[in-house]
Amino acid sequence: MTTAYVTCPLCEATCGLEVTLDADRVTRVRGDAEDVFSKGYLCPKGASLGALHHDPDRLTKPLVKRDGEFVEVGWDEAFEEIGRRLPPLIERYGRDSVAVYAGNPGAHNLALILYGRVFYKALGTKNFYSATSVDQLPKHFSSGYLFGDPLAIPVPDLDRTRQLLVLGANPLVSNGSLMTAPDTRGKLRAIQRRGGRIVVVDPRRTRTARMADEHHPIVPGTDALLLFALVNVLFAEDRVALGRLGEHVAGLDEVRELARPFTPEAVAPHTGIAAGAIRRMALDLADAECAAVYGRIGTTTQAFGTVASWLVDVLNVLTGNLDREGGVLFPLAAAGPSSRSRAFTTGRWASRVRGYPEVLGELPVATLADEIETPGEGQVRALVTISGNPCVSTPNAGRLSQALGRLDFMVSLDIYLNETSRQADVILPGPSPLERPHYDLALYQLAVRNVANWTPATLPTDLPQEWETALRLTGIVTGQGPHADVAVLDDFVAAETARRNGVDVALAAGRTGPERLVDLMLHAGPYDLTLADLEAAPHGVDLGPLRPRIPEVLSTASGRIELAPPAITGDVARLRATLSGTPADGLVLIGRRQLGSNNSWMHNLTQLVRGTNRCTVQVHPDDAARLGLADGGLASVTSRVGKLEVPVEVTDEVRRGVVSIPHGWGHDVDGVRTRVARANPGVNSNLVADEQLIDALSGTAVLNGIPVEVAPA
Ligand SMILES: Nc1nc2c(c(=O)[nH]1)N[C@H]1C(S)=C(S)[C@@H](COP(=O)(O)OP(=O)(O)OC[C@H]3O[C@@H](n4cnc5c(=O)[nH]c(N)nc54)[C@H](O)[C@@H]3O)O[C@H]1N2
Ligand SMILES: Nc1nc2c(c(=O)[nH]1)N[C@H]1C(S)=C(S)[C@@H](COP(=O)(O)OP(=O)(O)OC[C@H]3O[C@@H](n4cnc5c(=O)[nH]c(N)nc54)[C@H](O)[C@@H]3O)O[C@H]1N2
Ligand code: SF4
Ligand SMILES: [Mo]
Repeated sequence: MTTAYVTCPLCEATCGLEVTLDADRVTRVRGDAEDVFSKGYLCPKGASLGALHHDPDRLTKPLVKRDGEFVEVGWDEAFEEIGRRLPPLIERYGRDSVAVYAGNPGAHNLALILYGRVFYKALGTKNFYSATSVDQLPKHFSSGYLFGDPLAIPVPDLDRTRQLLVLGANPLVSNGSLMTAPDTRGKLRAIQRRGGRIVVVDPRRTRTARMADEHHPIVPGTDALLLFALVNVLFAEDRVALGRLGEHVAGLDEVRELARPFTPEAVAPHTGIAAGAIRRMALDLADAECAAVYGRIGTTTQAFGTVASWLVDVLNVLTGNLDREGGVLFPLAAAGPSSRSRAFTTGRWASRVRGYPEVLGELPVATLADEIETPGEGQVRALVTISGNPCVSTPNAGRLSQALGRLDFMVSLDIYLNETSRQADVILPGPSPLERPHYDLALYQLAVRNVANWTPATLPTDLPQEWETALRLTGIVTGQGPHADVAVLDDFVAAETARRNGVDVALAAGRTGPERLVDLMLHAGPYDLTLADLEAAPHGVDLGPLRPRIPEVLSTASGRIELAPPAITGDVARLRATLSGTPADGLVLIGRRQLGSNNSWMHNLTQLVRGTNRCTVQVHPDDAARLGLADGGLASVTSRVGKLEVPVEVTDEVRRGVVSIPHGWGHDVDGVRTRVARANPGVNSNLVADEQLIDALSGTAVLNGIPVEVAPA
């Protein structure tokens, strides 16, 4: 028996796990009680890491489609196939004819974070898409303009705050997002134990809402109105108190003017929250010794996602809680990306068909099908998916699936043959989480405490590491063919990383791949740390609580927080216009996350799918009675773009007028090789998500608040 200590790469919480092995067989996974951050916490997904590793359906050989059937091939043959088919398309139709879609696990995968980018920069396509545009892109947009850096996202100081206002997040189930905080439940309980309060704004009475001191079941899609009303009250009641931020803030008067029409009385009929309650919510924030406002995916994947994301931080600024202990703070990661020098801007190019502006180098995935289907110069003819499952995870998934069938060529980097990768011509699998080193480069930038934890690979593997795969693809798209020297390309990447970070590449001599890059970034980082230090600390290194970082963290042209950036305030007129309309009264669909699920995958693990996951449509009892729906019966859910049949769960957990279906299901399609998932399929809620509904500024899909009709099936 051996024991390995690993950081779980399955969600944003970065829990430390203790993995027991009998030779190469995982016999037990527990929380690592000595982990400096998670202190023994784990969830059902982390406990399934061994099952994931041993899943017989997980791919371990490249697959190439020949006459419509996948056949296992050697690695050289797989890259030769790509080398034969991709470069001619680039030559004939240009680089933009090849699109990339990068999915969520890539943000939890060191090789893909560091080397995925090398590949798509080398590819040089404007058609770059990712799961970010069905997720947090509005937050990057707002941070980019507010603070000058789209990656400067303040996180709630959970360990010290006394008042936490949560909008559109369910961290007791999601385990936290844009807020890396293992054991959120414990941290929230601790807030209450020290006399603090938790307020949750969510159309559903979620687990988080149930433990809160106050829950406001808001009408989906109206958070921007609510937040503006909170701002309005702070000004009207003369409770704006910037504190030490005062000298660092520009645009305060504009915000005051913009907020004027959004009185609690004006927004109440739209949000479904009474004016008195709104006024009190604002005053509670102002009265608290310290407070944090936190908005997550319920607030970003909606029609005013960027305005709502911006207002969350406006509120933190107006109450003096931005960059204050117990408020929201900017983490200081040990190995962050080097600081930005260019001013943040968006719209450097636009999508060809619908004209959506580029944000953060990407275009909205909601328009990927348009780009594939619409003929003309710049039409997308090939696609590379990297750890993504857009045929399940993105809006109007049915249309996108059809569109993928029209591509001339498609490559998927994926560990399963699933709803998306089945459409590929070549599938390149990566090693399991236990077969690769890990360091949470992205998530330590969002952690509620500064920590660093390195995980070496636990088990050896015959599979190439995904950074090598990314470099071989880089070789192909840069004209070096399928057999480019990976070591030479890697030296080049390391030299470039050293140059950008202002350190000597020789500092990490003797290392290659992600190890070398992380070591260089640690050398360049703000703490006196090297990779060797982390290797000597299997339970992680604690770097202390978050500390104020303003003004050093700001990179706007003015050097201040731009509280009223025109790129965002330009959308306020559209929001104001909704005040004069009558509140919508039709049914709207929202999603919900489940403890044993991970977006569209991990459903091939028996212990997770047989758990508490139920793919039902939740309907309020009053709506069920009105519509003639019975608990356990079948309902049809119809939107502009599609129709589903799904079992009904009658529950007053959802507010009236709202129905909820979890996303990530719908595994009963032909050609997948996921036996357990296929036998427990559920329905794909994104078949009814309308790809025309987007946040106007960022192009992020509206996945919450989709107009639907529900009837007995
Ligand atoms: N309706 C609705 N839709 C949603 C959401 C919602 O709330 N409601 N949420 C959205 C959000 S927040 C997100 S992030 C997206 C996620 O959207 P995606 O990232 O497109 O989808 P995932 O389900 O995360 O799919 C991950 C894929 O990566 C593969 N994979 C897992 N590990 C690895 C690995 O190590 N290497 C490689 N190469 N592949 C791997 C899996 O097999 C799977 O195919 O979904 C979005 N879609
Ligand atoms: N178990 C599990 N954990 C996960 C994932 C998973 O699939 N399963 N996915 C991971 C990923 S990729 C992400 S991005 C995070 C997301 O992390 P969270 O944002 O915490 O995830 P959700 O549970 O979807 O919470 C969103 C909440 O918003 C509510 N909501 C819907 N519409 C509105 C609205 O208009 N206004 C307001 N105020 N609320 C609304 C929903 O009811 C829901 O409770 O979770 C991560 N963790
Ligand atoms: S909470 Fe997230 S990081 Fe922790 S064990 Fe579960 S999946 Fe892994
Ligand atoms: Mo996400």
